[in-house]
Amino acid sequence: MKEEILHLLKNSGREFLSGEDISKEFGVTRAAIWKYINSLREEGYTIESVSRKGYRIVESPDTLTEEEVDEYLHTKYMGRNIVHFETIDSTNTKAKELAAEGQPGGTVIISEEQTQGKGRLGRNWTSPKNKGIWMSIILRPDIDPIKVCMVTQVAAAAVVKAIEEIGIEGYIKWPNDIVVQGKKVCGILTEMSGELDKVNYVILGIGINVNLEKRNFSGELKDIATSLKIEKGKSINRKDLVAKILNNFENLYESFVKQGDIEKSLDICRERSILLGKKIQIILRNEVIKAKAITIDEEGRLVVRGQDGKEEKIISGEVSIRGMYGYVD
Ligand code: BT5
Repeated sequence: MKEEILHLLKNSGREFLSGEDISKEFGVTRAAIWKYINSLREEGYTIESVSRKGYRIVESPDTLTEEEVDEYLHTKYMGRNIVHFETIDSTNTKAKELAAEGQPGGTVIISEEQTQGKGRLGRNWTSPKNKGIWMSIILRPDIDPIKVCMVTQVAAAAVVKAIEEIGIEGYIKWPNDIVVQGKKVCGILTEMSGELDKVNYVILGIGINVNLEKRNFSGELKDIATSLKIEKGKSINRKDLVAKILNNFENLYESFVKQGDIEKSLDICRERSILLGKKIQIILRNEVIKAKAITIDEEGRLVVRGQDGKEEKIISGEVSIRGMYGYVD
């Protein structure tokens, strides 16, 4: 009921909506409506109430609920169902639970804060309250499980495009980092449940440092991480950015899973790669390889040329570049 009243108020924009009209619409008493209005106020909505005129929303809170993100979305299904939390351990963990219960593809789980945000290989992801976009998308692609790692490339391309639309130039550090001015602003964690020849579901976790301040980064993050706000010098509208990512992602993802066209995404990944043409170090199964990054092939693999001149195709790994993230040799 509260969501429906909110929806009605949002639709009426600057116009007042009378308590009587709302109570007629939903068949509840005006006292009940008053209670719902107060509850919305507690959630951060500034709602003006004027006698004989009614109610109108003056300001909405900076939260990433479905109601707030919806007005910026142009998608068919991506993000049309948003499950929102104030706090949670990890949106990827929650998304897995919900996917196992049968939530449809395109469902997005967003939390204002994560207490145990996850990176790859058991690493942590710092996710302070109300400052970033910490979200996971449930996907149910009908593709060969081998191709699932390409979803990370599709997401990286979508994030780079979205932040470009708000005037920030980002680069992709294959396979899963987005970098601005040489520092990490976004990480992507793709997880899958499936069998050898069938994908049950994919969880695409995206973490973006949007409005974090320098003091939000501690320890090693002080040197390697940044936020869009720090780089742009002003706060960024998180709702708009979530929607821009989902809008771009749906488009690129549909091309990939429906038309088998991954090139659209890979072109962006190549164009915006921070690795290509550079001398890099790759840590693969505890081994350090020095090589030159040549290209990203049609399957999203990084093609490198080792010191012995041999080319190798890499599916995933830890890559560092001279002068970036601590590789100086
Ligand atoms: C990643 O792992 O970059 C994937 C991060 C995915 C986070 C999202 S948030 C929503 C969803 N729910 C989750 O629980 N996770 C996903 P990796 O490449 O392993 O990088 C992890 C490393 O990045 C850490 O070891 C730190 O060095 C660094 N790091 C941690 N928090 C960071 C932050 N907020 N910004 C930049 N770097 C960070």
